[in-house]
Amino acid sequence: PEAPSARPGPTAPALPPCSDSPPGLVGRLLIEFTSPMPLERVQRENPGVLLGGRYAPPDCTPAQTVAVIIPFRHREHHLRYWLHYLHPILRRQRLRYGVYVINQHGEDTFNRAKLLNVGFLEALKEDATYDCFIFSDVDLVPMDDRNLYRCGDQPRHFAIAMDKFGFRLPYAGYFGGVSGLSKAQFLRINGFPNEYWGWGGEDDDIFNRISLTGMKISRPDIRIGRYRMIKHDRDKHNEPNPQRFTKIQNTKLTMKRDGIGSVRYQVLEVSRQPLFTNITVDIGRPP
Ligand code: UDH
Ligand code: NGS
Repeated sequence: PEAPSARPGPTAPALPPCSDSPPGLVGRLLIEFTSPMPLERVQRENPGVLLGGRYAPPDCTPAQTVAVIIPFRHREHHLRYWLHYLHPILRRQRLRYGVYVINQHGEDTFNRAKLLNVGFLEALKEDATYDCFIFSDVDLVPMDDRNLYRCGDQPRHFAIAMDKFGFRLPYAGYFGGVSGLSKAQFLRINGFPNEYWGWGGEDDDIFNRISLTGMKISRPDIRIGRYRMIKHDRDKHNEPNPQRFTKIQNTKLTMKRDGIGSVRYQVLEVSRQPLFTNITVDIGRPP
């Protein structure tokens, strides 16, 4: 008998390339976070999403494969809103994608950027074809589906007009919230810093890395890059990091030794849920 072939046979003709401007986008969206969102409802409403939160358009072949990486701990009810709003948007955007929730184990100080480095490596272990990485906070939902979650020839900043900042950039070098880098761009900056424990500054360090390697941030139109943030209190064990101001002065020196090349962690569990892949990881604690 003939060995099964991964190549599309006569019964599965190759799909045409997806259009640069996907048909069927709706533009401005109504986003609200009033009543809690049951996970069963989100699952019921997204039957096309495959186990682990994978999706590919049925009618065209996308140019990229996108890993969406979410840094996470104790935000289950935010995640349910995120999944509820984002899966339909990403589907309309005709993306081939997977959603990875990188869950920090234990109660030591939170480290957003290190979790994002872990997400990059672990997503690639799941699927070596990922070539675009979107890093999204769990509490940020785009208000316009024309804000396309894909990579370009420069690193992209998506969350440029957040409600909490009056729908403006808080400062010119702001790179927080939701950002995207191709695999090559990410490797070029040695990934993200692993040494920002607690709140603040890690996004500014990433901005510095991008500038120092001669790249420029690309952003959507201010009318399109609008976001709603789910209101929340400050988390426990993510206090503002008092070292952050001096650290962001030293990116040029630290980025060579601290980054994707030096990240140490231990994966405790990988669990494929219906709408996302959950990766629980021990990333250690501040020295
Ligand atoms: N995150 C978690 N769990 C935590 C801390 C952070 O999941 O305990 C993730 C989550 O994806 C979050 C992201 O890291 O969206 C960024 O952290 P953050 O939400 O703490 O940052 P933000 O700037 O809030 O949104 C800072 C505290 C603001 C308090 C305002 C009180 N009104
Ligand atoms: C800057 C922080 C960033 C942060 C941004 C927005 O001051 O990490 O504020 O914060 N940089 C430093 O602290 C060095 S926010 O208003 O969302 O809480 O992303």
